[in-house]
Formats: sequence, structure tokens, C-alpha cells
Amino acid sequence: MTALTRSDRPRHKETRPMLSKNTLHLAIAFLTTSLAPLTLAAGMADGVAIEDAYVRQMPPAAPNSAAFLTVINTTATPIRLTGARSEVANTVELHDHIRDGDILRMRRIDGVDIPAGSRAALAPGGKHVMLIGLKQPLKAGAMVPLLLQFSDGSEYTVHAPVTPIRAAAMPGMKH
Ligand SMILES: [Cu+2]
Repeated sequence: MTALTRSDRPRHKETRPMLSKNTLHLAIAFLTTSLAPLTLAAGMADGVAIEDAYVRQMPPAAPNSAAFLTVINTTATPIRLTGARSEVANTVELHDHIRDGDILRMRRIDGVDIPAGSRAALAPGGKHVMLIGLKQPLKAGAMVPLLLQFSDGSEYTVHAPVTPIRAAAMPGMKH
């Protein structure tokens, strides 16, 4: 299971209270109240979970990479992954592969539907989270924060380890 935190849009803006003597008790009060919903979400009380998230390690000069993960929806309503962000890349898009002769080409997609009580795997050769314009080379084992956005406005942050995968698993990576 991947470490998971949830934050709704209005909450996502990070606040970092200064811990001076005068404000320490206020800061403690803030932390006590703000941690409660995060703890709840980490237990996936709302029935959505992200599993097996990882980012493909690339050669140092590679401009792009991709993240893979499985979204699990145990709720009674369909959900839709509509976007993602990460601080490691200039642009993050949802992609799928289409077969073009012998080549699998990638194209941008608007979202990934996860039916009620179902799961959707974003895996090599299929749908993936494209990390375009890496700001620095991704080192194996490093944890990449990935913010996943859903159509109901909810957002999840997963930390995906950078993992080498076999070249054969990613045929014809072409846009
Ligand atoms: Cu792609």
C-alpha cells in the first residue's frame, strides 16, 4: 500500500505557522485540528485508495518519464481521475497508448474512469501519468510526490518510488 494523504481543494494550500513562543499554542491547536481529516483519509474511509505507485527511472539526459499506479474504488459511485501534478516535472498529463502499425504511440487523454467497486491500473504499455520536462534526473529509490486530481474535486498525494523497469516493458515510447 502506498502512503496516501487526501486533501480537498480548499485545504490543499499549505500553511506553515511560525513556531515562536507567542504563537506556539496557536500552532499546536492548528495542528490538532488540521491533522484529524488527514488521518481519517489515510485510513481511506472514503473508499478510494492508490496502490503500487512508482515512477520509471530514466537515463540522466531523458527529458520525460512516466508514473504508474492503480486506483481502487470501493465506493458505490464511479470516480474519474482527471489530472495530476508533480513538483519534479514542468508538465504532467494523463496519457494512453494507441497502436500505430508496429509502434505504440502515446496520446493525451482527458481522464481515467474507475467504476464503482472496481479498479483501474495505469501500467507500462497502457495508461500512465506522463512527467514532461523533468527538472532534474530521477534517482532510483527517490520518492516522487504526485498529486492526483479527481472529477469530484478531491485530490490525493502519493509518494511514488523511482524504479528501474525493463526496456522491453515499454515498447516504442513515441509521441
Ligand atoms: Cu506518455
